[in-house]
Amino acid sequence: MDERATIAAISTAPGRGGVAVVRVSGPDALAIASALAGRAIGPGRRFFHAVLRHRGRVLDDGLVLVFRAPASYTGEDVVEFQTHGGTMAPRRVLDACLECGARLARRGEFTQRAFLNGRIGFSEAEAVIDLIDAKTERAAADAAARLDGAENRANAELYERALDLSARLEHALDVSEDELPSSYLAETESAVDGLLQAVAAAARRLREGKILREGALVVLAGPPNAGKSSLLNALLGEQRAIVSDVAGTTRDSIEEWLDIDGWPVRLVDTAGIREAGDAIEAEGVRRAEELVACADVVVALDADLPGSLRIHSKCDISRGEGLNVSAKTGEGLDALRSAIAARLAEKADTGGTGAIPSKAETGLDALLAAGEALRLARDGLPDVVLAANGVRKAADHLGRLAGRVYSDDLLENLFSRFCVGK
Ligand SMILES: Nc1nc2c(ncn2[C@@H]2O[C@H](COP(=O)(O)OP(=O)(O)OP(=O)(O)O)[C@@H](O)[C@H]2O)c(=O)[nH]1
Ligand SMILES: [Mg+2]
Repeated sequence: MDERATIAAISTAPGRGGVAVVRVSGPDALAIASALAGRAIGPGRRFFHAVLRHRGRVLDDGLVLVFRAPASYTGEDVVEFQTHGGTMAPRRVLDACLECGARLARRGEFTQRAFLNGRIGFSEAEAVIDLIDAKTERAAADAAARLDGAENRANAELYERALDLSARLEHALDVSEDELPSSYLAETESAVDGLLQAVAAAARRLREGKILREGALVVLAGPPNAGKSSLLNALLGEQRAIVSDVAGTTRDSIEEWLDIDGWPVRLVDTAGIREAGDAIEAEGVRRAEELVACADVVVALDADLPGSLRIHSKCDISRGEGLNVSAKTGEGLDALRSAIAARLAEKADTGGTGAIPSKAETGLDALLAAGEALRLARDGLPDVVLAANGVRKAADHLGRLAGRVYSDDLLENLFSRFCVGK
């Protein structure tokens, strides 16, 4: 798409406010600014106050900020008009920019240009979205910390390592076996392994960050009357859910946030899973099953659910299989908290399903795909052809991650998550 066009958009959120920003980026940005401000913009100009006019009409008066290429957000000439706030002032200035030849920017297009011009890497672009989307202080702090480019430098280093390794293997393909030093295979294997470890560690940091940002879904499941609602109340330390000895008390799912050893957890109490008596209960059971399917951790109370954390409830009455817990006396609650935290740490370590998407949608996907390719390379040794293929693939994924190699799919995916004007 017209990558050389000059683009413009209102960068501030709509609504009442003191100031709004209209951002223009591209080769005509300075010309548009001087047309609206009614004066030429000298080389030294960084910002000035001006009455903005178009076709003889006063649009607004405001501040004009000039950022010359390449020292701007996008890497192109950028002008930002600080207009009065509200809806109409920025709208009038934007319309004038469009009439002067700019095109309306697509979602995330300013940041996309910053990425394409090498101003920011993939991780920073993701961090920008995360910062815009952040809903808690902790999430904002996590995103902001990733803006400084450290993650991107680390990704670039992984990419360089993969390229070196790839070159090493391609060389081996070109020469005959006895031209290689006797230590060649052992060294190659340890290099592949080292890179695999580094990729796994990077993936773990990302996953951990994701759980910290989004919280982990922990679901209490099991048959009616097993004591799920009582356990939710005990973990929360308050009488949040209704408890009774009638089987089928909980019909809707009930959720609360809580902190389990530093992990933000969305704890959900569900309807007891059984053949339901009526349509409402059946819907509750369907929702419970859905929650179980997408949970990070399922706590199964006296039930066999694959992959779950099995506990035996009401251990003040009887002992049973799994971790023995009593909501009544509090026995086993600390052990349960630790077990949930351990599961989450393990999840950050190894990931969930391990399913590898066909195209890299996020930085984590790219790392997982690179890890998978490196594993194939390592298992392929001593076959150098297999190893070379695996490492080449890994280098490709890491190149995407580092922003050195990119595809249209990836750009589309990443930048469509932005808002217009960013
Ligand atoms: N002695 C004892 N009784 C418990 C304990 N936990 C729950 N109960 C009792 O077991 C009954 C069922 O508890 P609930 O927490 O409502 O069970 P539930 O799994 O939420 O049941 P549904 O919502 O119907 O699926 C209530 O009478 C509780 O008082 C426990 O740790 N010890
Ligand atoms: Mg209940």
